[in-house]
Amino acid sequence: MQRKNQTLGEFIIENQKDFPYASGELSRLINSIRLAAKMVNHEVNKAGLVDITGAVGETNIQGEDQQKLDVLANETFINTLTNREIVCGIASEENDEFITIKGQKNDHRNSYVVLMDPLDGSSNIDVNVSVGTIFSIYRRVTPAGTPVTLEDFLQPGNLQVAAGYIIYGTSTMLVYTTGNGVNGFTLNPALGTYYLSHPNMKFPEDGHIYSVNEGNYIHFPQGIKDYIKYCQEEKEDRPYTSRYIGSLVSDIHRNMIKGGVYLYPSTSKSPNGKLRLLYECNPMAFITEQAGGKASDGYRRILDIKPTNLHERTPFVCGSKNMVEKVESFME
Ligand code: P6P
Repeated sequence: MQRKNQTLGEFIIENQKDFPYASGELSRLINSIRLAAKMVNHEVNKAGLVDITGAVGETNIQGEDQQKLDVLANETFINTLTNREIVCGIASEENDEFITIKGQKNDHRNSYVVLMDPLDGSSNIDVNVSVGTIFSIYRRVTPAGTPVTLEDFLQPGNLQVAAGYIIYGTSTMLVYTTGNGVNGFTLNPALGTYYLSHPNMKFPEDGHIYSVNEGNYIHFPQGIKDYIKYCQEEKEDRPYTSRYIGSLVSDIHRNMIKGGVYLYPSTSKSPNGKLRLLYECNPMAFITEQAGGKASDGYRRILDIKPTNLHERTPFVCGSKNMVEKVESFME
């Protein structure tokens, strides 16, 4: 049940039945993400004012300079999730290994694992372009009371119980699904309250926006090159518009509202593309499908891919159903 301007807290309570296992743990988990997002939002919004955008001189497993905000966002989400007796393990783009979390009784009885990209697109921060947090939630598969293992994280995306993103843009929004559709909440920073601003979000089946880094064109597979040319030719409802922010959350959020397709294909330099399956593509694919869109690697449904390692990459085509299927038709 949705009421415009319902707060996120009211929405969670009134839709408790939507949460699997209705144990209240998942509700508390979403609430803790809500809190962490407010804290990160506060830092992101003043990034230009204090020296927290500079790199910390370290690099993460991706070999990328860790911006101070990356580190701060990572620590904020980890600390918030750790202190609430809900999560038994966390995997993050910023951490080489997963983190095991013990309950206060020094046991391992918590049921959920969280995988996240705490600040995706962070290279955009110092040029004042929007960035995002992406999260993916599973129930553990190993027995309660035992330490979490890699098996708990390497689950296919079709087993996610919840996924969402926070977009730190012209306004800050929390968009998430628990498998019953997608709802968007906008933060009122003056009150620190999120309000239901985008109930039951739906990906238009068609669109006229394609989002890809065309600087990689010469390295793309022939099918992707042919699709880009298809978008550009003067025929039927084309040419389409090219829009690419370089921030996954922002590009997909815009395309979900306006219709469009986002592509990060394999290239001759990166045969599996750039994006990470577990904490970028799976959560965005779950949200996209729940909104009536489609997400594949050009051939296979993203959510059906069985992961083999924590930071594995996959080519990614995500957005309006008919546009994704058109891309796939060029890949055959
Ligand atoms: P490129 C940001 O680093 C990111 O992971 C996504 O948010 C974004 O869509 C993509 O990489 C941009 O990559 O190679 O086009 O700069």
